[in-house]
Amino acid sequence: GLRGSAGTRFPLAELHCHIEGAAPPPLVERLAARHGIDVSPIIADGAYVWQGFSGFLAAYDLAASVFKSEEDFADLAHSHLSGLAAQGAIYAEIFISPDHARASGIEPAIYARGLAAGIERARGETRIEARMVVVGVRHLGPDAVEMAARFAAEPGRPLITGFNLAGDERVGEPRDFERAFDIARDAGLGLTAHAGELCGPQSVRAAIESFRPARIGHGVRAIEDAGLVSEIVEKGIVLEVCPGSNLALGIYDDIKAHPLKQLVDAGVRATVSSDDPPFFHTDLSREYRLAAQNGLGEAERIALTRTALEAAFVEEDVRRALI
Ligand code: ES4
Ligand code: ZN
Repeated sequence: GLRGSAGTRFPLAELHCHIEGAAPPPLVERLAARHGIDVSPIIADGAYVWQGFSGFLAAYDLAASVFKSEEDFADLAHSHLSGLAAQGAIYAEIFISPDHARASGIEPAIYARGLAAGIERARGETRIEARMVVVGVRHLGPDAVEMAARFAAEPGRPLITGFNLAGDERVGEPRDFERAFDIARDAGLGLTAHAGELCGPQSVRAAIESFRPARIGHGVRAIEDAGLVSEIVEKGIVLEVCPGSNLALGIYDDIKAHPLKQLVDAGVRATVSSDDPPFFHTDLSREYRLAAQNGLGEAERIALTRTALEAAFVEEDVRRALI
């Protein structure tokens, strides 16, 4: 339940973290050396270096390419979730990308099996619960995104409970990806989509209209349109807000300028997440601290966790045991 835990006064939960984006630079350097891959363009002095959103995506793609085996992915999920549990997290969703798996030379089914094994191992050691959300990469085009949806919708994929649209929000229109979301919805998967991060309110409106998602990734730029904020409140759509990511990408200049508190005050159901933690020099505990610096009191920060559990793409019996 929502009582205390190690390190924090209340448990944490996150809904928005890309698994390859959680890879620590030293691990990426070690695997890169094993495979003869040069990661010096993206890692310096033990930290990722990149500029701008396109530079970030390119750095992410190169870091992801050093993970090649089922065991590599089991270890990655296990270390990510063990780290979250040590921060006081009791639930996490990870975004997984069949396109990144294929680019690394591994079958998506083997990739997902390795990640599932890492989740089970972390749960056995720390009791943290986790589920996987398959992403389609929008700048790879509608056919690739539809393939990702078909992969997610295939019966018998343990721990895969959702579908998401990621990649460069500036490329394409939500209507281009409606068929992918129809496939995921028909399979009973939870639906979420990145919108309102690099692009403004119109991108969020279009994503809501085209996908009918339960959640929006980021969505923060909805604040620029009061009517849209009302629609998000009325529909009960949950925002996966990633303040540290927004600061690292320069969406907002400082935490005082971030709209999280304004969205919460307007009645929006919000959660916080780390997105790609080492790339953005953050982790989940810092996201909760950023929420405090943005003006959320302790009760409002506890509500971030409660909302994450309520909006989790997880079986009802597991949800009830966590809340
Ligand atoms: C993303 Cl494809 C992808 N990977 C990692 N982070 C992202 N943010 C938006 N798209
Ligand atoms: Zn993201």
